[in-house]
Amino acid sequence: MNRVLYYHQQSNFSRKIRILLAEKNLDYELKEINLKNKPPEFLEISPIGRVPVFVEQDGTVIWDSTLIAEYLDETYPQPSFYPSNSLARLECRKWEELADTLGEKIISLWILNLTNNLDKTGYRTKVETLINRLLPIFDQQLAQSKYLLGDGTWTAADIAALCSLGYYSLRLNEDWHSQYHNLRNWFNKLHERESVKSTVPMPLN
Ligand SMILES: N[C@@H](CCC(=O)N[C@@H](CS)C(=O)NCC(=O)O)C(=O)O
Repeated sequence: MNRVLYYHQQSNFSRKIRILLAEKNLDYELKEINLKNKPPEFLEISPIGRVPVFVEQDGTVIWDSTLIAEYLDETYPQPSFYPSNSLARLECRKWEELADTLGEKIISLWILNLTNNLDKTGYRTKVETLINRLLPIFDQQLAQSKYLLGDGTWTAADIAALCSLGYYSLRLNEDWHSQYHNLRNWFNKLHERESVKSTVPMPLN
């Protein structure tokens, strides 16, 4: 049985896994899901109906990008994207969680824009405030080191963050590059890698 990744080409969470699979040089089949009309085959294996879902060669089903990323790193450790030291690993998971939260808030803001939500409840302001609080936190971290966890190597945290920022550019077209220079330089440098370049989300026709 082939490995399968259920994904959407614009999904930042799916992109995390596509980058990892490419970096680990693993063969797999891509199945794109229409998120507006999810097929029963997909809903059967995804209780929350979200991408990505990964199916391993032995039929093991894994959903949630972070669980998939951790599984892939433990099962196929070369090259590795989580530190082996437990405290460093915790730090990596914290940055990954922050990056994923940024991605979730960007998705929420885009949905609010689509539905022309007028912020009667204050939810839009809350989402925008969090996005604008997180971006400088990432930028300051990258003022101190080449990657989010030091100068050594990129980790799952960098992958999650670049995917959230790629989604920000796609959906909201924010000019974050001119405001956050450390983030911009790190983002551009990571885009020299084929796994990153080949998974940039594209607008739908
Ligand atoms: N925590 C999940 C979030 C996954 C997620 O939100 N996926 C979005 C696409 S980026 C989705 O499938 N949305 C469709 C829906 O919610 O109906 C993960 O890390 O995999």
